[in-house]
Amino acid sequence: MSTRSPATAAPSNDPPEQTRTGMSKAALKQAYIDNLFYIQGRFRDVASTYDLYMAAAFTARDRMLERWVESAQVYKTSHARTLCYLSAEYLLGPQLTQNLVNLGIAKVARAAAEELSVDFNAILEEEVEPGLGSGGLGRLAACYLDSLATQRIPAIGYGIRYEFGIFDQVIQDGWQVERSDNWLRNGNPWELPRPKISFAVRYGGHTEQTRDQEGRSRVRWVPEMVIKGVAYDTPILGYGVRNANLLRLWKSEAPESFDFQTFNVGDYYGAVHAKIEAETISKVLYPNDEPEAGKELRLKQQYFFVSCSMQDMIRLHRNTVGPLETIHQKFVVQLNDTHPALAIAELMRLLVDEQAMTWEQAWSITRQTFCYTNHTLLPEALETWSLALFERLLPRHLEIIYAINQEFLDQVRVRFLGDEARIARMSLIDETHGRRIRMAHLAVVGSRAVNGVAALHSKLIKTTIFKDFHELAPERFHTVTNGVTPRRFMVVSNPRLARLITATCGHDRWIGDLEYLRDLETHADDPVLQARWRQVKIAAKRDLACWLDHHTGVPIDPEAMFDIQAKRLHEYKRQHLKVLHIIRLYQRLKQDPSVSMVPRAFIFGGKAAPGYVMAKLMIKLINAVGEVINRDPQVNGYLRVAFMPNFNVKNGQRLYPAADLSEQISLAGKEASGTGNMKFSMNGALTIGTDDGANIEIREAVGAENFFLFGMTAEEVQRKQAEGYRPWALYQGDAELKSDIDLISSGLFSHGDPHLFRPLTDHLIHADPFMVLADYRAYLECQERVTEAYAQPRRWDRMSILNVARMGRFSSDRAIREYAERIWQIEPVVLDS
Ligand code: B1N
Repeated sequence: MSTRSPATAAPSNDPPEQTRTGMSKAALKQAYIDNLFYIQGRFRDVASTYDLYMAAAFTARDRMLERWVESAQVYKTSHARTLCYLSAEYLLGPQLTQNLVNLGIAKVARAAAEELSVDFNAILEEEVEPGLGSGGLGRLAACYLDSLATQRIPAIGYGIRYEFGIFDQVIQDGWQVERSDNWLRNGNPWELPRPKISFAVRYGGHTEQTRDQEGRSRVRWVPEMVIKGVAYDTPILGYGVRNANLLRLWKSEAPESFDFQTFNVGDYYGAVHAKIEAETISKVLYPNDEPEAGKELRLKQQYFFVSCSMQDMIRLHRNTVGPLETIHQKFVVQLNDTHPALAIAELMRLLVDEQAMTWEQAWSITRQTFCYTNHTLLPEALETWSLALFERLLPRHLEIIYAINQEFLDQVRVRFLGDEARIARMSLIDETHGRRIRMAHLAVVGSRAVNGVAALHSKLIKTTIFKDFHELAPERFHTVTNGVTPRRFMVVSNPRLARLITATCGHDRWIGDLEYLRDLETHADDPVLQARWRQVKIAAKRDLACWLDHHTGVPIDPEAMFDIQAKRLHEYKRQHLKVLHIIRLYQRLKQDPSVSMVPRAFIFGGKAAPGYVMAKLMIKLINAVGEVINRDPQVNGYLRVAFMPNFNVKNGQRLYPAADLSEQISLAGKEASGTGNMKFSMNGALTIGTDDGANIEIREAVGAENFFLFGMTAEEVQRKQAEGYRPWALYQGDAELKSDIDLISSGLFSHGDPHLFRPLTDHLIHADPFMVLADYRAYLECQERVTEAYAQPRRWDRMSILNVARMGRFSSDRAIREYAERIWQIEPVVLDS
């Protein structure tokens, strides 16, 4: 290709418009070349792999935009009821394959690229994922976007366009080291900046009482700082439908007028400073599990995106339907945890202060608009803001919250006369820990529906943190068990399995309706399917082993059982329980080298919050134990330990297909739902798990005989804690447990340093808040049952096939249908093709 104009791919018979957005191989080839030339100014022979990735991305995006514009038009003209999903996090993962799958051109797009001598796998490796989330909650939001479009529900996802997402994790000398995630450095082909869609967001200052023209009293907020939020839009396609929805993320900027004003009076440096301060707001994602102290910026972020989103919602309503009084008929707002709960106060402010609505009417509309999902019971994760900080940043919102609170508590007083203790418990203001605003209470009081994310979790919120609220209005409490999208977590990440399932069922309807996986059930004992099933698994294990060897230097035998725990590092998730199991097996082998064992590869993945010392020490412990085991020839034929660095969506997609055993071992009552449990099981891993979160429902679905359950129930946990839990006695009373912990304290895993892991071992022995010691014995026994089952390949294969066959319920499509019907009352909008 030496000419100075974009090459022509090949003569084609497609109509001319088809060469721009057509789906044929010839059209796609031409589109790659055109996008390389006209968007990036590159020729095929000088293009880097990244340029080729960008060309492929633009080629997909052109095709997505057609559906997107069509959807927007139909939604507008049909006045479709629309969901606004408010989430501080969206963990989208790589976009290219996902979008090609949803466009229905995954195969032909690959073939077209390969005819241009493009190595498609290499360009997929180039893709940088937007890590705009820290774990399950952010990934859930991304799964829901996929399913909203697939279920044809008109929806807008609102959030923050963080310039730096979740940090990249590297492992140095066994420790986690954080690197900033500069995901935008090479440009983001999936987003469309919308400079014209921008809103002012205010902070600080004070409020004043004024009167409007009719003489009614009004509040005027005189802010100290004004910034602006600019929309960046990403189209989100559905699978098997023409619907496309919108993810609208806000970037913070300094308003031009503001900085000119300052500039004109000569304060040039002041103006620059103000600009930097404005841009800081959407700069970086806060990982969860960070201590709350002093996170002023986090509160600024929450208000920032919520204010832009509510202003945008009002603007959209004005553009289409009109009278503001009907906005709750047009829109429903779903709060993804309390991080966007300020939207309740902000909508009140916009309606009352800016649109001159009466308080009563505004409150009635607001209360009918919002719904709230709770994702955690952990006390340290329940958001509260110090009143002083709140007042300094959002003085008007504090007044609004006071007013909401007063009205609400008056109602409580009427129902529960004289019960002042109840009033104090239910107040939006916590007076017991230095005055703080309870965001969860604001979310509950301002919403017409509240839901938990799994059956047990929903039961627990009604009996613990929201007990009083449940007594007041039980009809507002719901449950919707989480789900994950089979497009990304099966079709995209495990194409071999997807092909085998399709061949076995004789159709691919399961991709759009996961209940069709049931068609596999009748084949569960078929030796031919079982053999193929095993081949698919071993191929995925080989891929992962190769990746791990390359990235960690730990060689793993693909024939070993792949026993995987991949999730955020947290004491309640109990990665240290898994480590104690590994140490037990190690000691068993050392004491009796003739003992025969099913070879196992223990693979971990997950990030620790940068400020969570104990979680970081757990990473170090895993790597330290791995170091000793992996280089000991007496045991390393049976045991291997690897820590996958930088567990994110892309790397997760390498893990799920390769797992034989999925570790879901949180202390019962602590994991609200879990979604990794679903991803593993859908890919044919068997689960060893506690009676917690969605594990309970997965076990019910796949059958108790196909699930390895162990440990205390949530009730037993509560009882034990009430009785007074004494880990020391357990430590003293179980010789093996004691020797496993003592081996850590001995310094064997820390080059003779007995102090390194002391904080961890001491905490286990003396406090053990997540009751690792109480479940230790049951866990070991259950692992024995796992080993026994794994030693019978046909039995294991049958269990694995049945797990997949019965996972239909855990599709996010089902979850979204439940939300749409039971909570949102939104009907699908069908687009003609
Ligand atoms: O949300 C997931 C659940 O499957 C998990 O069980 C649950 O732990 C997770 C503060 C959170 N709960 N709370 C958070 C995220 C970010 C943050 O800044 C808290 N994440 C969960 C989906 O329901």
